[in-house]
Amino acid sequence: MTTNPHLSATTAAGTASDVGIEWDRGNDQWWNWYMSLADGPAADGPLLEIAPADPGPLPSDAEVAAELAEPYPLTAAQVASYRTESFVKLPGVLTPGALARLRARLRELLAAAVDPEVGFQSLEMMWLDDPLVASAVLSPRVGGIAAALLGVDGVRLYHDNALSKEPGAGRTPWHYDAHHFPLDSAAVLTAWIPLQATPREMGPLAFARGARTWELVRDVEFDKHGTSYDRGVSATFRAHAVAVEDGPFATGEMSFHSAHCVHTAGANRTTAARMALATTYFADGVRVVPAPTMVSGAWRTFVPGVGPGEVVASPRNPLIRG
Ligand SMILES: O=C(O)CCC(=O)C(=O)O
Repeated sequence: MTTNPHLSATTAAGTASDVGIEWDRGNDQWWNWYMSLADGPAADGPLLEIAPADPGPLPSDAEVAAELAEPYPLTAAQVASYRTESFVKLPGVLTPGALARLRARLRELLAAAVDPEVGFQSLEMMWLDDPLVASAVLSPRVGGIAAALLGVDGVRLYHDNALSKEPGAGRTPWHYDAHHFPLDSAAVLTAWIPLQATPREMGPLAFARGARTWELVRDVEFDKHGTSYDRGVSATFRAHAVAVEDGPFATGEMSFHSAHCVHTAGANRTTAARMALATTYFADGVRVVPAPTMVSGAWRTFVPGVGPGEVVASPRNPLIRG
């Protein structure tokens, strides 16, 4: 067995499926580790040339905030589809101008914080310091959709996440977030907001259909050193002919996936970064699981002062109403 180079001696110890210890590095290092668990093959060949879109004159931060203060007209069919499929893709949630403004801001924040050589760039908790990001992450528009999909009056924030898959970066491994987030509830979901039109070649988020599909892979043995878990999930889905939604996202389209939705994303085989703002929300009253694992990453940063078994309601987990 080869030890995964992204692990410390402590997290590398034990068997390959032994994840009982807590993560002991930063969350960016967690993502570097996690992305190394994606199965190949290594893609090659030329990248698809993507010309930067021209969104026209950009709105001001105040105009973006005003746009996001408006509720989104979610239909009963969309809510039903989320509950049956474990995810839903919603068209036209953001205007091209708001997307472009958010994309530019996340680019700046990543450039200031992340090694440019890293293929999958990530940054959390931007909303604490950046009012534009806060206006999106805490918005009645995005938070209101999250609450309606969960069937609750309001949701709390777990964290925000800038996720930039740079040109040529590889796949995101199959996973479901309930295996990651140390939140003891099914009432947890993530808004994945692509910050550009995202064709298949760029690696849009892709979802296994079905609210109970995760049960098929519950017993696939996790492998903290290599790619066998990702391969095991793919093989199980092939064996059960699980349907996967892996289509492109149009400009302004975004998805919401439940913590039990099994998802992946392809490699970015284009010349443009595949940028997304991912924000995770949960129903008020949810507790931390009794024993978080290293798969939960730097979870204490997101819920400071909240210990295992306790209700999550720290100042970093504000309540958002639609
Ligand atoms: O952006 C990606 O490739 C992965 C994101 C993801 O898994 C998530 O937001 O739950």
